[in-house]
Amino acid sequence: MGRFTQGLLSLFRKLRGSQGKELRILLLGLDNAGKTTILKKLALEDITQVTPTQGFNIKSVQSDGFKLNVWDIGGQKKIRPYWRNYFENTDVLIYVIDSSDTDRLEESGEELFELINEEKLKEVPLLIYANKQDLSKALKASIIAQGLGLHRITDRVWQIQACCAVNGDGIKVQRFHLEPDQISWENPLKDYNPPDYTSESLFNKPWADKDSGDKSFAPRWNEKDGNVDRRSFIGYYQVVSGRPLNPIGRTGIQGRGVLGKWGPNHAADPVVTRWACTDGGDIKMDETTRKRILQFVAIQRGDTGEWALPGGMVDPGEVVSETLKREFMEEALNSLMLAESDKDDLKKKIELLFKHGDEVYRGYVDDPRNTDNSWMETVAVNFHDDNGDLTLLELKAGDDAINVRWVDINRDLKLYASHSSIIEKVVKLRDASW
Ligand SMILES: Nc1nc2c(ncn2[C@@H]2O[C@H](COP(=O)(O)OP(=O)(O)OP(=O)(O)O)[C@@H](O)[C@H]2O)c(=O)[nH]1
Ligand SMILES: [Mg+2]
Repeated sequence: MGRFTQGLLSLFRKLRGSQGKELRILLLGLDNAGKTTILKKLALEDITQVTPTQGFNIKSVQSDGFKLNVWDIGGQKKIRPYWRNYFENTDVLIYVIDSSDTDRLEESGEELFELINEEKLKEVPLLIYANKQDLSKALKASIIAQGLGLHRITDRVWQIQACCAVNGDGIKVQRFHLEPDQISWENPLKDYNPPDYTSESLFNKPWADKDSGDKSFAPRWNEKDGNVDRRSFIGYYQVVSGRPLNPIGRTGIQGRGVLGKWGPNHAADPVVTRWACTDGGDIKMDETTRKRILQFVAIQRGDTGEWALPGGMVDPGEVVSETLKREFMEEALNSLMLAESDKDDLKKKIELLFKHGDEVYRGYVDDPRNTDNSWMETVAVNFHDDNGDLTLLELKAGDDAINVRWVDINRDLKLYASHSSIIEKVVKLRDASW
């Protein structure tokens, strides 16, 4: 699946109305997890001389238009009882885990759930850093999320983010702050000097582009470049100094960020729907709107606990209609874990359902990963199961998903990123309740 968001940034986006505000951030976690190293990295300080924290450190750093007052408290067992002295007025809780310290993962989880149950930290948004990803025995963030049972956290916004405090991956990206009227490239912005960031996790990955300065990298922009489709749905994009320019405008960060391709990165989102039924088998009507209630197949993401469409990136050379089927099968039907014979059977059924789809969206996606030089685009297609064939299919979460189910659609539904607007288009198309 590989939809990946940059921790702090995407969490801030959810703190609506707090733009330009001062935030009090509490940094907790077991001793040796890497809290102080993260704090220093955020403050762009030298990290070679970090020693165990006996009391606390506090630093103010600017990030994405926020002034962050970060409190880093020592994590040694004898200091933990003092954590509670710092709970008051916390806006964001950051909990750091040493992903390589498997022996103490359980202890770390226990401390985390104790914090969550604290009255003074009620509903405080939570960012969990799965730190030390550079070490070979580090567990992946999704494995840690499952191991700790993070999906049980339902009373707040939360997110787990893989990171490495030593090289700054997953942490250090501080976007150049932009006012709405500064986004368009057409409005000159004299002092625009955003950080140039390309995640080290992209280096030498077969699915990722080479660096823009690499001499062996000679892409054909705005064209089908071998297996890679470098055309944008928006139209022709400009290329400046060897880098495509985001057609929507400035994002406050240059480079590729965590996206694999320079320019457009293509995804596909299948919206599989049916009508909600009563126990008696009649189609359910909404009492207020007097319209039929639509349901769609939603997966719960392992990294944020949010419900989302079971979509993903288009593989090189893959046609979108195949991506739609493959992602649906991998994430909502757990096809990766099926025996070959069962897989063929499933494929036939899916082939049938996916034969007729209605495209509801094709274009740019407002995604937290977008940069000035790389951005997400998607094709969303609605496959409507009018005669209930799909009731026979057994939904089972797979790949990065931790849950899958039919979800009733209504306007209050909170979904990942831009998925709500795609769902709304399907509702209009089917004339369903909203
Ligand atoms: N390899 C690796 N080492 C890290 C990383 N982050 C931190 N460390 C190291 O882990 C050790 C502990 O880091 P600290 O930042 O002092 O940990 P802390 O959570 O502040 O610990 P306390 O202050 O005792 O609560 C240091 O030796 C760091 O250099 C990382 O991402 N990768
Ligand atoms: Mg420390």
